[in-house]
Amino acid sequence: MIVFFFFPGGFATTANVQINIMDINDNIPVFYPRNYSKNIQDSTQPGSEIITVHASDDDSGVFGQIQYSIVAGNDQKRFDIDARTGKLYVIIYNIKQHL
Ligand SMILES: [Ca+2]
Repeated sequence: MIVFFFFPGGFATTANVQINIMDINDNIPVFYPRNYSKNIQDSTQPGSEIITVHASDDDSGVFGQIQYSIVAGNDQKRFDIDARTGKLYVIIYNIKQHL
């Protein structure tokens, strides 16, 4: 944009001002799909991948980076999730005994 500067005595000048709009963290991550469902055997081996969840964030840079974690329902530590990839794993052998 062009900005006008006026000085006492009738003098004036202009300056070109470039405005760079920086991205801010104004978008929340969104899971797609919103719900996942998977049946697994009670004999599923530890380390088996169950499912991969996916979320996206429209922000750029660090504000758009996704980190996954299990926030509830895993008190017995039966499952683990890869913070970067969203892969959900079984980590306890014979899940049925731990339910
Ligand atoms: Ca964001």
